[in-house]
Amino acid sequence: MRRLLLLLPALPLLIAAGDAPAIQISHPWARATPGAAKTGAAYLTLTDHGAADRLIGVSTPAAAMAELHKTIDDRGTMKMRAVDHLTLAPDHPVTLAPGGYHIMLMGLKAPLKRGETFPLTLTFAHAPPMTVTVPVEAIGASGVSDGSGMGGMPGMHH
Ligand SMILES: [Cu+2]
Repeated sequence: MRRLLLLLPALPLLIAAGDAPAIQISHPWARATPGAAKTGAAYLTLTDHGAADRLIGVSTPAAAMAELHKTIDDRGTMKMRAVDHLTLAPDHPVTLAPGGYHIMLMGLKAPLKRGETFPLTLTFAHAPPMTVTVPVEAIGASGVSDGSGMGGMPGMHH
């Protein structure tokens, strides 16, 4: 069985384009926090246009500590678990959203109020760190309203 491969995949020629960041961060957002809540969560979508990489750290001046978390369904109970990195495969967007991966903000220095913003810095295994501005959306905001998101979060911690 001999066949000529007539169509070669067109290779993108944009790779060499100077300082364009290989990792694109889109739609960062956080939920407003009620009252004196000390924890919050931020979400965003990561698209890696370069080589495979890993998100290995998150930090923000808005909170004493930020961690990468994943919400898991443990026999019907939603729990959160810290994950030490998130693998980024080329051109496979990874979306952090309520009910899944999220950036947990612990020890908030002030409540997150709708309409405000805060900076969030992401650290990667290979790409240079990137800081994005995260707008705070309404408490009820969610990409998916599954009721299993962060609603019960304070009690679920630890
Ligand atoms: Cu969490």
